[in-house]
Amino acid sequence: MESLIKEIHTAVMEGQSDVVVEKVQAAMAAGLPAPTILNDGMISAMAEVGRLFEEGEYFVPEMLISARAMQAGLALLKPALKEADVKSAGKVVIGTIKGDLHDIGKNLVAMMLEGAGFEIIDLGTDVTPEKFVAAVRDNNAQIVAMSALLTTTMPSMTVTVNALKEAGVREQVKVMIGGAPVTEDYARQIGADGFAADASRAVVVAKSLVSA
Ligand code: B12
Repeated sequence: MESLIKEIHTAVMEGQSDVVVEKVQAAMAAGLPAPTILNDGMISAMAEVGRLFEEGEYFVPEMLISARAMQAGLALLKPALKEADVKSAGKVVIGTIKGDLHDIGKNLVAMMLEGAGFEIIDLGTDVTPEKFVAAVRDNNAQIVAMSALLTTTMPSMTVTVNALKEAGVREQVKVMIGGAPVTEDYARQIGADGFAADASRAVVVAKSLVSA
């Protein structure tokens, strides 16, 4: 039993999706509880990936394939996790800002947040302020996360923050922003609550925002 969890852990770290799928199926068939498979097999592996990334041992491609392998395993676990009633870390509405089509970083952040137990409402790319507002309302989200990769689309983040205020929902959500040209200073300037330079730090920031 324990060796299956270990094998899942290793396969997530190495980004071997097919092995993750096979081992997760085996673990479920062996009757291992879904939260154990998730926490000890997968989330712990992603935490390790995040650590290796921060230490410069792993780079974006490794992190991305690990995240994909984890997604493959998560898809299998999802129905069982609902039954096991695993408490969600919180709901995050995420999207790439209006006018911007870059989504690799946004997807990575979404995957890492999902791996950390957050529920993700992914609005995709080119997301208008109105769409962000509607999604926050409809889903009762705790966090809205915006990504921008172009200096020309960054101002849309300010427009979205203002739209949240105008809609009267600014107080109920934490706003978190990121993307290559985005900085901590910029986040402060536009009245966002959090910024992270990469996906592993995005998890740390999101956790601190929901517990604040
Ligand atoms: C791949 C790419 C594309 C692809 C995008 C494919 C896709 N599906 O995403 C394509 C080819 C479509 C593209 C198009 C364009 N691109 Co482009 N693109 C890039 C490139 C090379 C890599 C971006 C990337 O995916 N990086 C890898 C990911 C993992 O990193 P990341 O996005 O930064 O995300 C990380 C962090 O920023 C953070 N993060 C990201 N989002 C969020 C959100 C939150 C909430 C948090 C907390 C953190 C966070 O975590 C992520 C993971 O660690 C960059 C170069 C660069 N240096 O960024 C140029 C770049 C962004 N592109 C650029 C340009 C100019 C364009 C075009 C305008 C080109 C053109 N003339 O058509 C178009 C614009 C299209 C549009 N409307 O969006 C410029 C932008 C310049 C500027 N200052 O604005 C760049 C910087 C290239 C350059 N040096 O000139 N591009």
